[in-house]
Amino acid sequence: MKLEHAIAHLDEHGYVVLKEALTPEQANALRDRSAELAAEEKAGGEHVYFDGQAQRVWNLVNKGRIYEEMIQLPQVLALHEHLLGDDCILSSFTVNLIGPGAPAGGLHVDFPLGRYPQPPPPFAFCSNTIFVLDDFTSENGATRLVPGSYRRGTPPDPEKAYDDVIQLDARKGDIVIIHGATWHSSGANRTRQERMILLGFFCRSFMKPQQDQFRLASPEVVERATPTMKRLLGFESQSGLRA
Ligand SMILES: O=C(O)CCC(=O)C(=O)O
Repeated sequence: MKLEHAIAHLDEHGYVVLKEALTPEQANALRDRSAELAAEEKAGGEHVYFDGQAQRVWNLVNKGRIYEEMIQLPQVLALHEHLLGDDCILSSFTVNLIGPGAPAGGLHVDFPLGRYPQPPPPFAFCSNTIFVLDDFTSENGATRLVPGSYRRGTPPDPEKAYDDVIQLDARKGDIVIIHGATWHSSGANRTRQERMILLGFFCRSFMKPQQDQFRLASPEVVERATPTMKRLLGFESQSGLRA
């Protein structure tokens, strides 16, 4: 999809699906490495939720070179920069694994908008990237969202049922960009297979990221970081910390 068309869709609906944004090799490599990490960390009981039916793997920047490459994809960055400014930074980079039996998540807006004083600002504070690593179906926990909801100016009521919720139609290798104030959540997984995505979450450079990338990045990651990666890790948004 041409950048201008992607921007127009994102601005109108609060999300856009970039079809086949990953090559099959990239999607397979991301899925394999992410499954390996999830299995290793699950054995230690880490970051599971929904009674063990779902799991996060945090801080992917330190967990394989492929993640360093994939978080800098120019097509993806261009869309986040459109929403957040061309100095935007990485807020967190995680695996979200929705396992068999997991219920739907509650509709929400992304950190920190859920706790932000009302009314929200007229511009985006944060935005998310979904790297789709399993074909989405209506049964396997495909992400749900309310198109255009970022313009409503309030977070959703988690207790309420909304009739304009859709489930994303996306395939392994697609990438979805979501405005941070678009109401969304994971769907229920009624299958016997896991549904895996990565979430590459970005925020404005003046904000505190969800995870402190600047402090967490390993010396090896920092050593080989491109100028773009250094900016994403926060090297340009804080002064004098490593001077
Ligand atoms: O896993 C998903 O489909 C959505 C995850 C989500 O809503 C979030 O991390 O904010």
